[in-house]
Amino acid sequence: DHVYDPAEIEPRWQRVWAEEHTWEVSNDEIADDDVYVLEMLPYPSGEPHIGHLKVYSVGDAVAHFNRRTGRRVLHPMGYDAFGLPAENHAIKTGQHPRESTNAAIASFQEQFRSWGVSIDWTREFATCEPEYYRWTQWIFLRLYERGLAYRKDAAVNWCPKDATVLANEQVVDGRCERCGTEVEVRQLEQWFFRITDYADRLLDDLDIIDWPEHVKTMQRNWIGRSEGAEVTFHCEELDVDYPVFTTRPDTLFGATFFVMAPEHPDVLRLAAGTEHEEAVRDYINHALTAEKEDRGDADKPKTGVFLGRHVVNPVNGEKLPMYVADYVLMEYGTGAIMAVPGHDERDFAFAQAYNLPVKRVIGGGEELPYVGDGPLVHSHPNFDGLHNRDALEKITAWLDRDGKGHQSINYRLRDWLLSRQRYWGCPIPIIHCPTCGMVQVPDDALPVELPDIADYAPKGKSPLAAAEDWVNTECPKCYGPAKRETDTMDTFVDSSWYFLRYCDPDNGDAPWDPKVVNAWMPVDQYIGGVEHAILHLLYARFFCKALTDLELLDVNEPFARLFTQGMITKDGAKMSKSKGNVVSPREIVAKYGADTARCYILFIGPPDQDADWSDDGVDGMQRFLGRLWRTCAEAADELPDEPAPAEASDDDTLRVMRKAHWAIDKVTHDVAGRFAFNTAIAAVMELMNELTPAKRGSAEPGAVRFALATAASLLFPFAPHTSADAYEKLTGRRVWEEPWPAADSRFLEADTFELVAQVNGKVRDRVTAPSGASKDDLEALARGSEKVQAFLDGKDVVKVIVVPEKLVNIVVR
Ligand code: ANZ
Ligand code: ZN
Repeated sequence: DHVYDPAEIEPRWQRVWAEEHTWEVSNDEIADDDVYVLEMLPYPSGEPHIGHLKVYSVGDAVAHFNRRTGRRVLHPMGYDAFGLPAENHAIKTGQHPRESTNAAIASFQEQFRSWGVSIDWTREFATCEPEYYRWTQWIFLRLYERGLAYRKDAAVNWCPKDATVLANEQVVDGRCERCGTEVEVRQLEQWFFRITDYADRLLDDLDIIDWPEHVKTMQRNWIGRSEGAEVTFHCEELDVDYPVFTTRPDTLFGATFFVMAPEHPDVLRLAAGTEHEEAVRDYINHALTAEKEDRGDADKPKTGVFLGRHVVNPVNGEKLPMYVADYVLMEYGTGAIMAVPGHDERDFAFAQAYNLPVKRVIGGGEELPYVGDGPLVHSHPNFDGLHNRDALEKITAWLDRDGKGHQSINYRLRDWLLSRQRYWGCPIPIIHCPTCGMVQVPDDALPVELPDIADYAPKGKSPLAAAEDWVNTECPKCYGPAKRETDTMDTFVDSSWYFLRYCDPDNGDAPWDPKVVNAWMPVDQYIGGVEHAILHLLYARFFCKALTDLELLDVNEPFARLFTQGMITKDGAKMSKSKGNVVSPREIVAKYGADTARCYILFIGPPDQDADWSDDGVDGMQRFLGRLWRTCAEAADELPDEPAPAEASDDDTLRVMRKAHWAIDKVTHDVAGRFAFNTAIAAVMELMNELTPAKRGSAEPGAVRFALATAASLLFPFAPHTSADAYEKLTGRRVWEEPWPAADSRFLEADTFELVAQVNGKVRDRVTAPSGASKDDLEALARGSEKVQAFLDGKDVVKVIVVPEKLVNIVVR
């Protein structure tokens, strides 16, 4: 009697894989078609959540499929182990962050192993280990030497609750991304990476990587490249030039006022001595402390104050009144704008509110503001009548000749602020010497280890400042007394190169051997959450480009293909402790087994979409795996061990063979590059439905055994333990050592459907087509029909619509 018992099956196979080092790969002779499959490294806190189970279910399926198709697969694991949660926990409990982090890592390790994920554990590390962060510091110094890491006084986003500086990316709607507290602005000396030097390359190279389009769009918007002109306006009263950045120099003749950001350093100076000084001061104070949220929003009511001064429009000498208004942002362009209310929505709203003139300089539309294109009007005899896009270039050239402006490109991207006034991070390897200034810690003195301290609470400066024995040191240059830098690095620095270290994790002489890294990299398939679409993915790309420029490696883009997985929700809502709707992977795996949990997660929908967890669904998946395993075990006991027939001599055998090959074909197409694991698993279910004793009838035992072994084999990437067990029972062999099954076309041919061929929506023919044929093949079949050709004759095909497994509609004119 056969009872499906995952609690017995799963640990047994996990032991085999561990003892035989099955998933380990060496760095000897890395071949061109070897594959690097990587899930974004987990942040170890508490224990793994359902999102982790999903990402590793997806990644493991990809890894297994690639191995079975003959590639060696690098599939490593590590931990992004520095960061705020462990430190906040330390502040509350006094427990060293290292201890809580190590406890979380132990729990992650235990669970990842219980899931049977095919990891090469010999390459494992945590980014908080000195053996790792030694090289994070080393990389920092290489960037520092090149001027790509630098220090400057900066207005920084400051979270009063976490008492730390935040990168722009960590401020969401004016609030701290982590704790939701409203962010303040402070002036502090900070460390930056010069990522803006790479803005164009980061933008251009998006075209050469195979990433989801929405992620590329997010990166493009984040980099925010705008082409336009910088135009200089002169303030006669103070004899100062104020450049503005505009994307629309064609509208220069329509400028009717001028606006500066409240943070602009000249605003108070301009108003000083005028009757408006008091009002300006009030406005600035108000603007600087008010909510930053949506300041630039088109719909927000516009406020501002007259500065009592004027600038001269360089194209026509008109005097424009100067205002301070918070819809102009200091961080963008020059922090000042020429306002063209006739053709810009926000300027128009401001003009309405303050009774300023609105002038049309572009024809088109009925009413103002008109933001579209058209001929120039009321501008200048040289330009009136020109299309505004042409005028734009001519006006810019004219300004340039007269030294009043020039073409300019502006980016939204800012340099990456990497310093943190926190304890649990990688120390910045710089020494401040009163004589020599900033001095690098010599490479042979790395790592600068984090000292143990008693009080982790931040006080506006790094808690490390209190570790006097550590802070006070000797200058490596003049040997005089000096002090260590006490800021630590943003944890995004740690995760910007970990995938390189996996290639060569034990290297004690260098962060990596370039030969090894260049052979494994780029990551062929990267998998993770879309929440990292900007920060992590942009930073890692920047690191690789900079390190490639430094000739430390040759990896222009780190992640050749990216897959972003959707969230698993419960009752339609995001899982959270406060809602009490959290599904714990530990409990699910204990109750159903890892294979059921993994298969269910892959089955509930396309993995890039959000999907709702259902307890009934998990039950159903366990019943399916149990049925598959039992049917295989029974067949192994009861059916004579015969090979699969080369030809089917009866209907039952033919049906069984056809279904098996259909499933091979379907699963292969669904898995290879498509991530359609849900339909792949459904195909195995469909195959199993044909293999019940009642359905398979009098099919030859060899055919039944073959079809069952095929089902187990196809399910292996999703349910490795159950599949390995069932497959071994039937064949005596190890499924992961078997090549991926190949569909035999002789058993596929019969699987056809009637393709409807239409021209301009009218049915003109019906053609027999093989199931699963590609869109191109279907189109070719339809075009091949003589009846269809008769309707295409002499006409232009403007569009071809292909509905797979159904129809082709050729649209002609
Ligand atoms: C005149 C003008 C006329 C503009 C017009 C637009 C339309 P993007 O495309 O996002 O780069 N601008 C420039 N600096 C700004 C700042 N610091 N704060 C707020 N707005 C600023 O936007 C560029 C446009 O945004 C610029 O072109 C400028 O307004 C405004 F019919 O100049 B424009
Ligand atoms: Zn010195």
